[in-house]
Amino acid sequence: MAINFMTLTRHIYEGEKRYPGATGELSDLLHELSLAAKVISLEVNKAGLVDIIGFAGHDNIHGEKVKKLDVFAHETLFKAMDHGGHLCVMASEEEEDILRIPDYHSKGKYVLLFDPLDGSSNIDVNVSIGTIFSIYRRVTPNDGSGGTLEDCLQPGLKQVAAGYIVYGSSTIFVYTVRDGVHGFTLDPAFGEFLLSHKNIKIPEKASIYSINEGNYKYWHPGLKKYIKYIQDADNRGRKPYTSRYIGSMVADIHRNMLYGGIFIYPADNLNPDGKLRLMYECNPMALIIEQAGGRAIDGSKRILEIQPTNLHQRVPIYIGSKEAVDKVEEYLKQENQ
Ligand code: FDP
Repeated sequence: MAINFMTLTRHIYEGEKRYPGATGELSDLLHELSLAAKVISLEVNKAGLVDIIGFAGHDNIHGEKVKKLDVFAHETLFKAMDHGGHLCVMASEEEEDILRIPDYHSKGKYVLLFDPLDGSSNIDVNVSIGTIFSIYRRVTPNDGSGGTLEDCLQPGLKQVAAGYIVYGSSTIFVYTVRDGVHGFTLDPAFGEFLLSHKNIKIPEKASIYSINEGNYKYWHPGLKKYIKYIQDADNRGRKPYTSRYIGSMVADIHRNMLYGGIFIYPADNLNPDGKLRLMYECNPMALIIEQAGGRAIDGSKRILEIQPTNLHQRVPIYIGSKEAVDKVEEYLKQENQ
């Protein structure tokens, strides 16, 4: 059997050669992110053992405090990324304010936003969770100073790279530098991410829908009608869509991207702005899905065109196969007329 030597690191650095002016800084950032992903993956795989060696927040057998996994993931990412000299500022879903690069490290031209552990309500029950990241170029002068909130509050269209890591039956690292979407599976035997999903394209037609149907009574009438429509066998001989909802955005979207589907977290009477965060969840996933040939909207507008006003702002999201997003958009529009 031929051995696959296309590691994530090699893929990143070979990709860089296609851009003659590239300084290699973005490649270094992605490589550092992959190291953090390996550390988090290892810890996620040990999560169940916390019950045996000590609960989070309590002392473990060594008399040390056991950290909650989402706090661990946040700290790991920060520590893995603060010293490379390529970033001027970071922001994390776990922290209210921007994360400054410590004074003793040099500052660079990039900005990193991340959701360290998405789907955290699934941690304790062995269900897939993920990390999401997004990279921008700074907009303030690159003069050696730290970045500001202004550097973080850029529309998703300005992302130079985005990616996610799913910690599932295996760990997979998916990324884009706006040149297609590629997936790498972690080989635990020798600790490398190996190319497993080359140039991912989301099927144009969907067969799966993912939404929390427990919120049905709060939905917009257009959304209720759309869900009825996809549940009916339609007259062109297509089967009704299958419902699949993990409740872990990264895992739900990853599956839908491979099989064809739509993921929805709408605005409703309970959550008028939806639930998911624009900067940490929706923008990076929207760039990835668009790069894979799909669409992502907030109901009427393209997610990537939204001008953010707040680091933690929430937006409704309809994301996935093009045909399905076009259709739901049509239903929402009809009901608004
Ligand atoms: P969680 O609350 O478990 O962290 O943004 C967080 C998120 O998970 C997404 O990953 C997931 O898609 C969504 O919330 C699930 O929300 P509901 O429980 O309301 O369905």
